[in-house]
Amino acid sequence: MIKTLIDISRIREDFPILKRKVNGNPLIYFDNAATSQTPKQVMDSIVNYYSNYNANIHRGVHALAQEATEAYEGARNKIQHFFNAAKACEIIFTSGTTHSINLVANGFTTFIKKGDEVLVSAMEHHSNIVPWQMLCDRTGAILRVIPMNEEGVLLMDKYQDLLSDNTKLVVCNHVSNALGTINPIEEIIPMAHAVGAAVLVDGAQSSPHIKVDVQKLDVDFYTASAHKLCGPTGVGMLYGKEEWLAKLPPYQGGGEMISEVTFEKTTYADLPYKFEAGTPNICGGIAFGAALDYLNTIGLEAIEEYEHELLTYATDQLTQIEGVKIYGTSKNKTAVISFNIQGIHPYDIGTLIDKMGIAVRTGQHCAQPVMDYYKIPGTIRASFSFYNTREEIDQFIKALRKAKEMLQ
Ligand code: 7TS
Repeated sequence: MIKTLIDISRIREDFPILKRKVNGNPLIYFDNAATSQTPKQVMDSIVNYYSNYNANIHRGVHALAQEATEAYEGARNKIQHFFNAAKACEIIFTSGTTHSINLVANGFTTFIKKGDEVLVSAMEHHSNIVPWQMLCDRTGAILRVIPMNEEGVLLMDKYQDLLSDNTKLVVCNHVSNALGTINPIEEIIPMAHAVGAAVLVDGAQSSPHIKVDVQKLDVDFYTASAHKLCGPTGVGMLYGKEEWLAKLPPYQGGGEMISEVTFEKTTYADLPYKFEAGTPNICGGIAFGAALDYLNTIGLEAIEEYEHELLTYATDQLTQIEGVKIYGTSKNKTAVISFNIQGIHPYDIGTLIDKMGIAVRTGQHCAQPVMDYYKIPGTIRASFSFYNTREEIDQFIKALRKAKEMLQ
């Protein structure tokens, strides 16, 4: 039995989209790792912004500009507290995790030289691989891969062996989007620090499901995307320790990020504005704050516990279907199940169950090296959120059995 601290049927009322039908069937949304759905509290914050105080920020003396500035900076404070950063200036608004990682990778061009090494885990999303390859191309540094095993667990002894005085950076996701593995970042971080390397943790998949304390972790950089946290697309954040952000050069030049500009020389604004050139996604930032307020009313600990129950239930049910193989079987997982059914292409399953109203993702999940490791073209990925139910999982299992019968 799922015992839960949260009232799911009340929570589902907050998400209008969960009432819609797809192909004549009630929507069952199991593609939460791609993007989460949006509660009406967050939509209300967007309507409220455009209805009442739409204005550009940080530059107007008029009332609307001041209200918008206050709300935007208020959202920054909410993000700071959500991740327990020491200071608000350590939170940079970005367009999402991809932007956050590129910001750091570009800045590190200054600190990295030929022969230095960047360690990256074997289970990264492309957005935590390609920017580091580009950095290595620019600087002559070397990208090295921390390997994993069949279960989708990083080999910590191999990681230890890779660490050396040449290691300048270690980059790793907290949770793998393709496998659901929760990586032991509380061990990975101090091991990197012991050789003087900085650590960037991609928190795109962990921030919606696990309580994160950046100070306790002592992580140098941490990223998140609002759209995976019940917020809107096009906005996210980079946490960076003040000492790192202070020395990291800006990523983009323009308005808002300067202190003084002459044709001879420009001086940059203080943190966090040095990294926030141009008019930002003001409404998105405010809605990001509203999304965190919403998650706080439920509580990340309760979310984590409930989603774990869903994961256990779904895994049990799924393994009873003959021919199912699950990729990512670590003991420490979030509610992501990547799997295949023997002899059937994942795309065919995805297409058929969509006809039954069920949304899952199929393919490589922007993690081609993970698929290459298992020598498969892709997987079917079901990823759950706190608004999903055990009944939806039952429907999903029924749909899979039906699709399997039709395709075999
Ligand atoms: N890192 C991880 C671990 C991710 O899962 C994603 C998006 C990103 C980075 C990029 O985030 P963005 O907000 O900048 O796009 N992952 C997925 C996914 O699994 N399916 O669609 C997007």
